Amino acid sequence: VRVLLANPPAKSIFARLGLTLPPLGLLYIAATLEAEGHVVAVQDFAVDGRVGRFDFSPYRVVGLTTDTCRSGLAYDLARRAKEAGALVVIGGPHTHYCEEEALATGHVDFVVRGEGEETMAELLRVLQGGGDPRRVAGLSFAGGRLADGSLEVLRSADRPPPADLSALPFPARHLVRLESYRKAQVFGRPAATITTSRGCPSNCHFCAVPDFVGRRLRYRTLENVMEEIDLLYHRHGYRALCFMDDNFTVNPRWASSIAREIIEREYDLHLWLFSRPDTIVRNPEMVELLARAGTKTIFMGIESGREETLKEFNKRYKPEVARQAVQLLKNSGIETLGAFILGSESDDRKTIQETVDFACDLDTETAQFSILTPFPGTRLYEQLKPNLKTGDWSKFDGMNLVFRHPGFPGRTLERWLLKANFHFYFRSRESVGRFLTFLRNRWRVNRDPQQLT
Ligand code: B12
Ligand code: SF4
Repeated sequence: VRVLLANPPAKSIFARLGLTLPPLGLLYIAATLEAEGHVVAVQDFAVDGRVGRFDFSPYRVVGLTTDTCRSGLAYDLARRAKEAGALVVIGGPHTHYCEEEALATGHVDFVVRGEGEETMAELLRVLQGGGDPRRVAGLSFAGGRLADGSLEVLRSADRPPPADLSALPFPARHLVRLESYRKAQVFGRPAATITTSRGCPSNCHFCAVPDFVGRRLRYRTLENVMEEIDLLYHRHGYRALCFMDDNFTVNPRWASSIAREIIEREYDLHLWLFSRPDTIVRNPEMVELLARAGTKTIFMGIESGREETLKEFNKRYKPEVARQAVQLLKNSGIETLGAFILGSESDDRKTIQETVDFACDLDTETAQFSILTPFPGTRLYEQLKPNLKTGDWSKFDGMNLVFRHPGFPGRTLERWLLKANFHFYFRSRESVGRFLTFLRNRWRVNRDPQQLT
């Protein structure tokens, strides 16, 4: 079957800074389908946004991915694909929860729930063999109209997520132009993305991962991970890697074993990863190994400088732990990208100022401030659903306040977001210097692309 997998245009702050990364989920599905003999193309509209000129007609099946803030863009692609005569399938963290919305557009034939490698492969097998696709586990599709006029959603059986991640073929990176992503760098080096595990045992109330991906951690084998790293290093020539695992350090033995392998192979790599302050503080030996393996930046969900807010988010550590973690990383020569959330239910102007001051005081090298956003599938969403002030999903991007907050009428919180960034990045001569270096590096990358194959 001739299949197109497409990623809608990106609209996050990362994308505006040019930091687009290959759509790993689609590349995993593409690899699985190629292994079954299908002819697969991947179109990433996040790097080539010319949606209007794209011709969907050569493809029998079009698969789309989407998160919440890009769902409108994904449905627009679905409409175009449907008009061109394709069978349209959609997946990802948004439609997993909002399947009725996707099907009600009339442009989507199937919603794939959860992780889609096996479901998509079986769906194509059945389509090819002339069977009934509605029997394929993991799918939702439209039934008739119900008495109240709403759409009946029919679901096949649930499909458990892939238990053996090492059995999945490596992401089909050859289907995208890797040079298009060269602005995503770790300390001046274009970076490849990779995942070594799926899931997260924590249960932060604003995060979709515990429900969508699951709280049980699933790992690839170390051999399988190193085989992919070898490939990225030797064949593609990458000298930087971003680990996209939801929480790479949650199992310190796992993170340490990967670091040890990289050290033993004497790879010259710059590494970037997601972590939490508590796992950093509890595991100084792991931090040392990560540093020796080349870790340059750790994205750490610090969220807030207030104990009460951390409790509200179910973070299970105190602000002091974040301070210790940042210090430990500094001592090991690792930079911290601190992520902070503004607008918890107990926040007011004073407490926001406290969080911004806390961020400045921690002196993380970079900070990302976002506005608390209730994504479907999260505990926070269930809590705030009656208080949502917009149904426009494109505003669910961490830059807009989408629920009624007693402390922040109108667009006051959006103004605080700007102030927080200004305050943080212009807090000292050194921080302004860092910001300028970042801009200069981007310019240099544009002028002097490193060839990746
Ligand atoms: C890495 C990552 C990023 C990277 C993206 C890099 C990239 N292009 O790969 C960066 C840092 C840039 C990023 C940014 C943001 N992210 Co993010 N990110 C993640 C993270 C940690 C991992 C994603 C990943 O690579 N997973 C591994 C791959 C293999 O899985 P996958 O993509 O989910 O795909 C599988 C299934 O979803 C399904 N599937 C997906 N698409 C399709 C399509 C078809 C046809 C089929 C059949 C199946 C299918 O099958 C795939 C294979 O199993 C997830 C957490 C998570 N685990 O989901 C959050 C997550 C996706 N991000 C989230 C958010 C909120 C954001 C931001 C809004 C944050 C912000 N404040 O700016 C931005 C928005 C980006 C944008 N839309 O422009 C939320 C999304 C919630 C939602 N409902 O939308 C998540 C779930 C985390 C959370 N807090 O809950 N993010
Ligand atoms: S925010 Fe991070 S630590 Fe918390 S549940 Fe999500 S992935 Fe896990």
